[in-house]
Amino acid sequence: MIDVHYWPTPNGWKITIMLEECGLAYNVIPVDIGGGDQFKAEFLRISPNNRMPAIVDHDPVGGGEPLSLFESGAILEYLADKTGKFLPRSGHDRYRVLQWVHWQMANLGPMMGNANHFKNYGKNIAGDPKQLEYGTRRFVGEVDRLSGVMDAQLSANQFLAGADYTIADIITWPWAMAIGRLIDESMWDKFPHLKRWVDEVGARDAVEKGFAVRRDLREQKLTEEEEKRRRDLLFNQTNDSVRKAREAAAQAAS
Ligand SMILES: N[C@@H](CCC(=O)N[C@@H](CS)C(=O)NCC(=O)O)C(=O)O
Repeated sequence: MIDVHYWPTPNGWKITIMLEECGLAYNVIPVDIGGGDQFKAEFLRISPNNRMPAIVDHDPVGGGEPLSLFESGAILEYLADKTGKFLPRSGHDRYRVLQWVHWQMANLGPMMGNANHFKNYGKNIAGDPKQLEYGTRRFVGEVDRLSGVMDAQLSANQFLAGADYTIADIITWPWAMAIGRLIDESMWDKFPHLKRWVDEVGARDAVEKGFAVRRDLREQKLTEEEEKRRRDLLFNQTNDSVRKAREAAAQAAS
């Protein structure tokens, strides 16, 4: 059995989609990132970067102690190797897939996260809207550029890494499908090949199932004050945030 430490966000969906695609049994453990679960001592032991997703495989490849992993790219690579699915075991094709996996982790995810921050969340945080202009232009511009990179690749290939559906598609879809909502739905007109792929991947049974996992958790109704507390927790993190959480946990344990 695999425990998935999860919240329904693009990085969380990558893992539930992969588990559904592979037909692996899993147990969802919610990590309420607005409520501060990512700072709990037991979670930091699994995911020292205080971010979800993370997994614990109680029946790991090669046997032995349960294996815990954080970082969605590493988790997908592990699950692919465990099942022999969606990532060739060796050869050129393996690296063709992994280059797109790393591309998503280092480019599309962070740039979309920052674009969303400056364009949407920032409004409630920055006192002066002018402070948001440069960041919005820079990161929305990057998302536009990256959409063009995917569109060009998908104009010549059915899937991101070539002819086969792989972890490159699984890791990228949960972010790519939200680009229209982030920038403007009319942007799809500029990227028809990307749109074709988003629709095709989104129609897969396992993708629909993985995307629906614990959707109810997104539907919490929060008061203005709770919203503010969540924003403060998520968008004001420094080294102190983690240090204080570690100290509190050590004190509670002593
Ligand atoms: N590179 C990480 C990113 C994970 C990440 O940023 N997770 C967010 C939710 S999508 C999170 O846990 N945020 C909690 C926080 O900001 O404190 C991965 O791909 O696993």
